[in-house]
Amino acid sequence: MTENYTLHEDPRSGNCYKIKLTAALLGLPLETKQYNILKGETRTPDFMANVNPSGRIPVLQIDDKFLPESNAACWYLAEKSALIPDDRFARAEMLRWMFFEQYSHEPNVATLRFWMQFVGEANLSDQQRLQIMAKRTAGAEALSLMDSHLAAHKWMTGDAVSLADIVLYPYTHVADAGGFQLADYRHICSWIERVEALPDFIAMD
Ligand SMILES: N[C@@H](CCC(=O)N[C@@H](CS)C(=O)NCC(=O)O)C(=O)O
Repeated sequence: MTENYTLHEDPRSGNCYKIKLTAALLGLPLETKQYNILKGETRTPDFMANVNPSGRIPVLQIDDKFLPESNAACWYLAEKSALIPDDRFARAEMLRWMFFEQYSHEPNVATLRFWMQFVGEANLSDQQRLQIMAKRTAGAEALSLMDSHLAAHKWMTGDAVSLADIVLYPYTHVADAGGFQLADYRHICSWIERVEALPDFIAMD
């Protein structure tokens, strides 16, 4: 039986885009329902009761079931596809980079982009302002680690594109918006070109 997919999203979010990119690469139809996170539209009692109790997007709706967490949603869509390696070690390595994305990369690279491009530096709280330097250092460390890995590997895991690449691409390719200098990471720049050359690739809105 065919499932219907609806993505609850804010199109400015890379976490939402990674799910749209996964669906596009796999040729899966995906409806979208849009919210403005800057207006608190995911923090309403209705959204928190019926879509995601944590008040965040993305949420992948599969018929009448709701799945928050972008990487879980990518996994759901890609299960049994070529985006998840068959080899047991390669599959675990793919998860390694997906956890890295959520713990070491996204909280720094994505958060600085969100603060600088969408909130605006002048509107940051004192507490956020105090975190900028630490996030810049940690984000640069994450990008350096990716760059060293990509110096010796075409893709993040194994010898083919996998979800590890798909979940790392969205916030990496717009890292400059958060104050990083992507040109300093030449292996990442070549990898970005490889991701963008994939058949059925779609760009972020
Ligand atoms: N780990 C989550 C992060 C979700 C998240 O932080 N979502 C942000 C946008 S990217 C959000 O909804 N922010 C609005 C809010 O917290 O009110 C995932 O990967 O899906």
